[in-house]
Amino acid sequence: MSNLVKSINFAPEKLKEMLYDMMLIRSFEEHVEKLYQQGKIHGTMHLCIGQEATAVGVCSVLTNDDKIISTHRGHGHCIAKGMNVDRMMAELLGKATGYCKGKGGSMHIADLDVGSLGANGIVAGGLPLATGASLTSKMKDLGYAVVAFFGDGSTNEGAFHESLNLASVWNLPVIFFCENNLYGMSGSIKEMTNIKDIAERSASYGIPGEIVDGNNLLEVAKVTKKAIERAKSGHGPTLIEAKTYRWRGHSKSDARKYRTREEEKEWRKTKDPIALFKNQLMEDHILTEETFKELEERLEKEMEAAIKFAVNSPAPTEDTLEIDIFA
Ligand SMILES: Cc1ncc(C[n+]2csc(CCOP(=O)(O)OP(=O)(O)O)c2C)c(N)n1
Ligand SMILES: [Mg+2]
Repeated sequence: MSNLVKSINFAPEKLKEMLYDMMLIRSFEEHVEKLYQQGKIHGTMHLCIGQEATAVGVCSVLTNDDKIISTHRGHGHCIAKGMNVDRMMAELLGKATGYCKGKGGSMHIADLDVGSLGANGIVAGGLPLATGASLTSKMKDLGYAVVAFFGDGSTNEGAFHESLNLASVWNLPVIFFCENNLYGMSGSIKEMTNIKDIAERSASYGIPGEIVDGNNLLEVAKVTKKAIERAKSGHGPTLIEAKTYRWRGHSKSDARKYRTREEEKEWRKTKDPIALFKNQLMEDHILTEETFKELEERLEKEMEAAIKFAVNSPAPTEDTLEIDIFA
């Protein structure tokens, strides 16, 4: 058994479920991409295909009481935190059975029951919210930690710096988890930031900064576990920078002129988080071709049921137009 698998000490069943969760995220997004092309989903969406290991790795070490705050690229975070793909699909299709009764859509999905405090269309908007949620945990002695997911693009926003500073001086149980996928829309991180690693910024706030291979599921789990333990034992926040890559364009209208097809091919070929973890489990005799096939069959059924549920669900009725709206 590889040292990494040994050191994380997860049961084989849990490891297989983690692989399944990454497969579910990818399949969910491949399906919503198709539904979008068929005109069944409106607006836009941001796909996290290629980044599945960050969402699943982080959430694998959280309890149901721990919270996450997601981003505009949030489907993976929601699924990894335990949200159900039926109601997520319904939300994306604008149906009354969706998590936000069809009124939120891709960028505003939340489910407080599983500790998913919501996706957020405002770049860096989740960091102050996560800081606030962690302040609640501390003041009321509730024992939960909060993870704020955000992209590299968020780290040049004021809200990033204010949140890290406040969380540090107040010693809050929050983890700042940066998914550095090298681009914020068409802007390369190299043009936007004059330091090599975003994790370096932790030094300005007197907190630990960790760099992790964001496509290595168990490395992500390990580094997050350490940060969670630190947060829950009263030692305050950690900044984690996960190096990763989004396979698709920024949103649904992106010709990807700011990067090369070779670069994309290289990430797909050598750093596919699902293929890497599948191979790792095979090598460690935790997974066989047969059990993998079972996961694929289960996946197909789960996605088929989700689409059926969403397509057959009713749209919200006109009389609900002003309900659950705060402005
Ligand atoms: C405050 C704010 N500024 C600009 C935008 C437009 N915008 C949406 S996503 C995005 C890029 C975000 O990049 P990053 O944080 O790296 O996340 P990624 O899309 O790479 O996951 C921008 C500029 C926005 N939604 N909010
Ligand atoms: Mg980015």
